[in-house]
Amino acid sequence: MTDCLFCRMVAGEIPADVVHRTDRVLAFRDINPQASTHVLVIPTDHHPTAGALAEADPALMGEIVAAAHAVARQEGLVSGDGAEPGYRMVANTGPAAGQTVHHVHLHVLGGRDLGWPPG
Ligand code: D5M
Repeated sequence: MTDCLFCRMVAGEIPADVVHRTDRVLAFRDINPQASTHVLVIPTDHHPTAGALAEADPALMGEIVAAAHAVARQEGLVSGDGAEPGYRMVANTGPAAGQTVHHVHLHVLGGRDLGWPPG
């Protein structure tokens, strides 16, 4: 989709600070970081939300979750057994949740204590 910001980043038309890439997944640093690690993980194909992606292509949903975990490990947020210190994976869906880019993205947040409940 030519009017989609993240599709344009996949295409290389808009610069991205890429931390992980496969032919089906792209991960890059958020332009407005909310923690010392704040990475967005997206499928290279356009799907609007996490739920829509899971319905359309569950394997690809699994790939972006696995990529988010790999990024968290790369950033030192998870140890070999997947535990300490930890991170948060967020998929905002729709206006009430504050979704502003309508190309599914997992936020990977970590490097500070993350409050609960989120705002
Ligand atoms: O999150 C959308 C996120 O996308 C938000 O945290 C800012 C980020 N963003 C917007 N433009 C860019 C560029 N150009 N590079 C990196 N990150 C970007 P949402 O869950 O939709 O509110």
